[in-house]
Amino acid sequence: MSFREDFLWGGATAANQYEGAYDADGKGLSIADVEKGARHGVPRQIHDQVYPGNYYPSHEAVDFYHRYKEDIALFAQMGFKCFRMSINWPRIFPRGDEEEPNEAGLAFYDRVFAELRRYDIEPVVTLSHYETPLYLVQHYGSWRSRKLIDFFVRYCQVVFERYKNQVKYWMTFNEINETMNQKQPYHQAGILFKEGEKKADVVLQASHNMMVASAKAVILGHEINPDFKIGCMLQYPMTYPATCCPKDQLAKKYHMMPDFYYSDVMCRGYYTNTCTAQQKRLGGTFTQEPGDQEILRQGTVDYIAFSYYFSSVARYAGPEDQILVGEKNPYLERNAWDWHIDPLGLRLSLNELYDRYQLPLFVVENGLGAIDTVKEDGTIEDDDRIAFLSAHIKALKDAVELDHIDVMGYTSWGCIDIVSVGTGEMRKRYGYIYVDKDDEGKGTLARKKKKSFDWYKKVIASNGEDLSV
Ligand code: BGP
Repeated sequence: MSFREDFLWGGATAANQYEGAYDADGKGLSIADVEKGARHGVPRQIHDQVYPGNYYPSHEAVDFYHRYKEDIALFAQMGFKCFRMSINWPRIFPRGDEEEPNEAGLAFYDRVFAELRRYDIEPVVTLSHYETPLYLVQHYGSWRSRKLIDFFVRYCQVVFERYKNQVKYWMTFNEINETMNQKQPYHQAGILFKEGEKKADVVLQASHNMMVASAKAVILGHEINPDFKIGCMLQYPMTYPATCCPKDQLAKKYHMMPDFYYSDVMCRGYYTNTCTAQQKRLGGTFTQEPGDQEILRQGTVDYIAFSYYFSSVARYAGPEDQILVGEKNPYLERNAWDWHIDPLGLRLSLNELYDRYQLPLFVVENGLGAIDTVKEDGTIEDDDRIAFLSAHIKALKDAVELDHIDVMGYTSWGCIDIVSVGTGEMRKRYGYIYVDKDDEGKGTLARKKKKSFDWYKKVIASNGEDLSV
């Protein structure tokens, strides 16, 4: 058993980090468009509007909006079978609550999908990847409000109908499980907590609203085109117990409960015991409406997409079931942003997910964020990236060949250098293609192949058999 013949090899991006053209052709502002750039360890500032004189990395990003033909031609040269991208929600509904979509926004994605099809590249589309319209955040409180369900479903209806013959693979919310894991679930849910509000209630309500919206989108998508494959998307938090003390194993379980909260509902169609236990641990309440349970039951996903970058260590630190996460794993190296490098963790993640849900898996993000140097002769020798990817794809191959796991595809993150979501930096690069732009926004935006470009081309051409570095 090796990778299937139709294995989806490719690369992944998100509109807010890649497209630029933040106000072109009628586009409204997204939550990403008011976020400033920062540095490792320094949080990004979030503004309430665009203030002149500030640098907002999403505004130009690396200008896929105007350079999509050049970029897609490069992806085709690498032999991509698929390309993961997101639709920028406020390009289609600039405020988010309109009745009618913005035709110019839809026309942009017509052009992109047509270009991908020219090269037989299958689009894999995320419906919401940190691009919630800012207007919905400011006028409705974002996913706190059930109204967002209708706005999101209307947006899905428009894009499903428009692209039903161009796009087969969809995902609803990027890394939805981060809604519960972040101090402020701004990227995932458009939420910054307000004074006096009970965070647990807000998180549970927003999560419920998003999962109902996702289930409705799945039901609707299958009505519009029964061939659609619609997945959920998680950040997989591979976790090891700090020691073989049973309490550390319990710490691992507790650490991962908030993540399974989402996949349990989206894959199984109901709030499982893990979910109700997690609600209790969190100490929050939320409201469901009649009919919600049926929607969740009917709108389960076709596959599980996930990102995998690193693993963590959990230690039990009672009393009261306290857990500590974040300590260093002495068996692993770390990257310049302090993320553990753990290829075997990817194989274990695939096993854990498949054992739990028995649904096809799609690794839609993985990669090494690193600082690349352009040598005097213009070459970029990103050997560390090649070593990282080779080891991770080998682990993926083992999961398929040795553990018999059903994996649909692999799209490495940031196949072309794009803006980092964590810091807004450009210097944290993941690409096979270098983009000339720095953290202040200066540069020609010219594209240049790195050494990894030909390496990945070889991997795809051999359907993952030749991983030599
Ligand atoms: C994931 C996001 C991506 C991406 C990636 C890398 O959480 O889905 O949008 O950016 O992480 O993170 P960063 O850009 O901070 O290196």
